[in-house]
Amino acid sequence: MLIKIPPASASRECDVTPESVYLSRRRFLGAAGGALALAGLPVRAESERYAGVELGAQPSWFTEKLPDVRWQAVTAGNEALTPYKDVTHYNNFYEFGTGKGDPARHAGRLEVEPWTVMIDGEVAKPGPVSLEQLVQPHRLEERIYRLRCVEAWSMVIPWLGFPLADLLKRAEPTGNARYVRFETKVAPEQMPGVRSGFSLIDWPYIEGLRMDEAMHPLALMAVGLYGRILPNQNGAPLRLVVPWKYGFKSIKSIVRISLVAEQPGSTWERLAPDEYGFYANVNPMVDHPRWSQATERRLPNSLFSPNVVDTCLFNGYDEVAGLYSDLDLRKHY
Ligand SMILES: Nc1nc2c(c(=O)[nH]1)N[C@H]1C(S)=C(S)[C@@H](COP(=O)(O)O)O[C@H]1N2
Ligand SMILES: [Mo]
Repeated sequence: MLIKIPPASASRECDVTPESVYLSRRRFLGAAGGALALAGLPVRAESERYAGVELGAQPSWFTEKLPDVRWQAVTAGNEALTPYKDVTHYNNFYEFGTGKGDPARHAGRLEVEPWTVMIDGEVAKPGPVSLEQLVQPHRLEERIYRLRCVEAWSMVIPWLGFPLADLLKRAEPTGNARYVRFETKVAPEQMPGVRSGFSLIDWPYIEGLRMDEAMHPLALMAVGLYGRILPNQNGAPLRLVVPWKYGFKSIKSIVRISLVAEQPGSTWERLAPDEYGFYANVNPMVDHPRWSQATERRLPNSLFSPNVVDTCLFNGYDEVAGLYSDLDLRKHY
């Protein structure tokens, strides 16, 4: 029998995936630290293509930060990363449509440069800040978090970002600041979901956190994922990631951060208060009125490989439990 052994160099295009490239680069960076980067490590700024995924060019405010990244600042243990393709092609971003593929199809039209974030309300230092100014003082960290959607699917995503607490401290909250309110950009001409007359949502998309939740070290402002700039469909250029809460709390494409005295009304809570609460902590004991929250589908999955795993209280982030010791989690879902 004749067995043809392909030469090692003939790696097929599908073997070279964004995640394999990412992991090998991270190992390289992790082992050598910043010194190698200063010596000219090729952190590529031009666009690349792996396994049929087009990776766009990256702005210099982002690539300049890469040499100093704290890799693996938080990991998800041994849990496998969700492939880049799924992270960027199975999304919820209703501004671009309600289908899971709509954000990847339409969010390319979102203009993310220039981007300004208004910081206002109960702060000593209010005012508009450019995205570059906002990110500049912060060292980026890689945080590998589980993301649990209220629809009972989940992913494991390696984000790049910095603690929300550090951003808030710079604005100097006053004694009246009890909550943080976040607002997503509204640009009907760029957002087919906002333009559509059928949407139930009253734009802009709004989310909020209690001040102590916002100051928790796990609450992250993300500007990247998989070691690259955040794709538009994942909430470029700046989105919140709160890993112990259902995904809808992790608001995308933020243009306004307000420190406020009263609990802000958030988008899903206003739409269906019996189904979605303000707290939205991941909780296997409190079911959604129309489905169980005891388990979740870890993506990617299929009919033949359902990949169902148990859901954990606070999505497994037990360190936040102290924030809720006085709260009845059944009442404040
Ligand atoms: N502005 C805005 N932010 C949003 C949403 C949205 O529709 N609009 N969807 C939320 C929901 S339901 C989830 S599960 C996560 C999904 O994030 P991902 O697409 O990056 O995985 O984004 C959240 N942030
Ligand atoms: Mo979600």
